[in-house]
Amino acid sequence: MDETMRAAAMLREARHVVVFTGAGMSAESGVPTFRDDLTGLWSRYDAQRLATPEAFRDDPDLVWGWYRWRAARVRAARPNPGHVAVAALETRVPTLTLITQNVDDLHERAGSSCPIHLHGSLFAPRCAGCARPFPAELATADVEPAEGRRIAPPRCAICADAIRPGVVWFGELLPEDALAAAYDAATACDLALTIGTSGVVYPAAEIPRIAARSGAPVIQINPERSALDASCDLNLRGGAATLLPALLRTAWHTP
Ligand code: BJW
Ligand code: ZN
Repeated sequence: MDETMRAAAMLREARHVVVFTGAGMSAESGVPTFRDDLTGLWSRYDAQRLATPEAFRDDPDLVWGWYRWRAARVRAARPNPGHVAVAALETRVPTLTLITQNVDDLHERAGSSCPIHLHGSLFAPRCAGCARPFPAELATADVEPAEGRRIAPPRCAICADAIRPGVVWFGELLPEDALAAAYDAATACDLALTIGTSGVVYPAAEIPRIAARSGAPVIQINPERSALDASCDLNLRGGAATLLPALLRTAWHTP
């Protein structure tokens, strides 16, 4: 039996599937990953200058402008057939928990019901001081974003502190409820799929490893080797937008 057939058989028999996604899930929608050699964001930008609380404190206009540009790119992107397949899988298996590290909204726009966002969202700005949510439409009302354009963040109407992106930066804690729900699902599931992640950023990278330690087989979809290879029972090498629809077609004999 080839690997796709084996993966399809595992999917068909599973009762609780955890789907864990990273930036590679959205790569074929035109949203850049972080660590791919030529196209990843960290090949062109310094994470320490953009994705830490210190970076925002030191140069809020640089950081806010960069996130506004990324949010505009995501808004112009469309879910790819991989996102659509993940949403369809939810209707095929008894229980599915979708856990994403992605800060885009492409899973939701493909029809997935309630992804757990471990690293926050590009579309949920909040006050850096009092943490009150800030209306996303007000956050985008001023300057047109463009690559490299600095934009001053709006100010909180209550405490006058700067509004920041609602994402999780290096050195920050992940949302407690989201992480607890993700750990619970990884412990309880009987099959995990890890899709398009390098598996190097913790604590998120624990999710497939917890599933493996709890006895669930883990299937990986990634065109390249990753830090998760050794924790996976099956490594399907290819892009999410091609392999996921093929996997569903094989599992449920749909056209
Ligand atoms: C395809 C494809 C296609 C391409 N189809 N696939 C334990 C050990 C060591 C360090 C730490 C540790 N615990 C904590 C840390 C520190 C740190 C960390 O992990 N650092 C490591 C990098 C060394 N973690 C943290 O700081 C976290 N906070 C925390 O732990 O708090 C407590 C604490 C604080 C301080 C000290 C100790 C504890 C917070 C992490 C926040 C991560 N934030 C970011 C940015 C979000 C905002 C933004 O978007 O700007 O999240 S970093 C970035 O990496 C982003 C991603 O969600 C995350 C993961 O990346 P991902 O998704 O895996 O993308 P890539 O690019 O790495 O991989 C893409 C993959 O896709 C590749 O494999 C491709 O091959 C593949 N691919 N095309 C399928 N078509
Ligand atoms: Zn405030």
